[in-house]
Amino acid sequence: MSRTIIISNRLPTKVQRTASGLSFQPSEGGLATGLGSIYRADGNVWVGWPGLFVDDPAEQAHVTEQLQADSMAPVFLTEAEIRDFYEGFSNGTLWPTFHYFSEFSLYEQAHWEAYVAVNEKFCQAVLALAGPEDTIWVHDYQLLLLPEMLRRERPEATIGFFLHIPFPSYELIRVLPWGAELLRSMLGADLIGFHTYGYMHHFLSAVAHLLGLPNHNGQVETPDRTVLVDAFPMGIDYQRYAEAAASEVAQAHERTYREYLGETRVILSIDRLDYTKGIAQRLRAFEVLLQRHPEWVGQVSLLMIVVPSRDQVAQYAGLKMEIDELVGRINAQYRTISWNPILYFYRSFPFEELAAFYRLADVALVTPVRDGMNLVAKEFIASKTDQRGVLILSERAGAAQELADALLINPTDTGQLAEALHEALQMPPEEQASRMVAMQALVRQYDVFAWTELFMNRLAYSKIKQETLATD
Ligand code: GDG
Repeated sequence: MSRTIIISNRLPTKVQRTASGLSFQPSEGGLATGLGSIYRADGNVWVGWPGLFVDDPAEQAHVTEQLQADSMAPVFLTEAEIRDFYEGFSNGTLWPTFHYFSEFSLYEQAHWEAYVAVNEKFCQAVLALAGPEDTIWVHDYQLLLLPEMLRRERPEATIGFFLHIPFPSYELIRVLPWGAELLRSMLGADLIGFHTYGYMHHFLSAVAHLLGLPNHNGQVETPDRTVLVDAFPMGIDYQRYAEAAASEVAQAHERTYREYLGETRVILSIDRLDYTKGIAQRLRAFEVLLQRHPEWVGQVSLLMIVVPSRDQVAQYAGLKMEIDELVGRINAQYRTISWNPILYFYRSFPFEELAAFYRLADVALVTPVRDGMNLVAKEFIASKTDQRGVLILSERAGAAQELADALLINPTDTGQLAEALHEALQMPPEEQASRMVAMQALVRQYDVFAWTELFMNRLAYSKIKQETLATD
């Protein structure tokens, strides 16, 4: 029987060290939800790092046993690997380069070597589990070398690869000392998926320019195989967000918040701390709104949630200081005894409270300078069961390719962003509803389950096609 093996850097369970020992909590991430029914099915397995350093063999055995019971297989990383592979090459080189922040990129040979070694470690973990006929689905930028490593050992396997972040113009890939090798390794897959056609075209152009391999309608001919490349925009679990927002718990939270907020309108902003998310630009735009349109002073608050992330990487600590400073300055200038311009939280919230925030918000401000997709935009739409609310969305988020009924803006144009806020806050309810209905239809139809099914079907098809070509 052919099995499916999912591989991503992080497992869909959060393992944490607490005072009473290790705790295991299912992750609420979109990927975990979408692939949940697949990896838990008979014989299938999800391979990944449990997200913390464990070196005691007894503790490793305990973690392995706990995860195995839920169809997962851990890959343990040493402290040096976490530093050089994860924080170093993955988040210090690939992440900035792929999001057009080349100036932040580190080019450290030691980080590259750790990246190769950890991809090899993942490869060995998969080989220990996979049979020659199995279907293997590799995820994201931490594992770009894995498709080729697996192909060498399992020439017959069906291998899919999906990139969750943007794929940049080939000019950016060319800057990377290891660019051509990364491309060649990705081509070990049978099917390579991206969120948008734009990323797909960038990839094909990089393959043509740097490897000299042409493509025909998204099929790349390597010397020994044909690789399919396509766009698969990822969705969310629509029903889960719609139901959570309508739940009694979310409504109770909303009533509590309203007691403090009174009639104040709410603009919502939710991201991980990241320089790609345009958080500082967003704060400046809010300040411009208050300057240019003083009628909103005392009438509207920006509810800004920044979830702590990657604080071991230098740029993130600097960004945190910049945000703290901006929030402090704007609040100090505009606040009154009874009104706060910015309600700033540097922490994460439980899912039910997040649902209440989506419910409460008049406007969602999603303005990344680069973003593979951005699921917050889609979650906000699914949560608006009364069809009220306006989405302001960066044209440089993958989601903008689908959500044409949002107010699309250039996130670095502070003036345009301030005017979009002004427009959103005044938008008549009928226009809010007509835009929301159109976007809901789309987000509901192309949910995360449809995404998974489409990718898996296309992967099966790519294999059949390979076999047909081989026998022709
Ligand atoms: C990468 C790509 C792509 C946020 N705060 C809280 C919380 N969240 C949840 C949101 C959402 C998720 O985190 C963030 O997803 P994004 O898509 O916005 O961003 P990345 O984490 O950067 O993900 C991105 C994605 O992969 C999928 O392919 O869209 O472009 O960068 O689901 O709801 N959840 C809870 N509390 C919080 O405070 N419970």
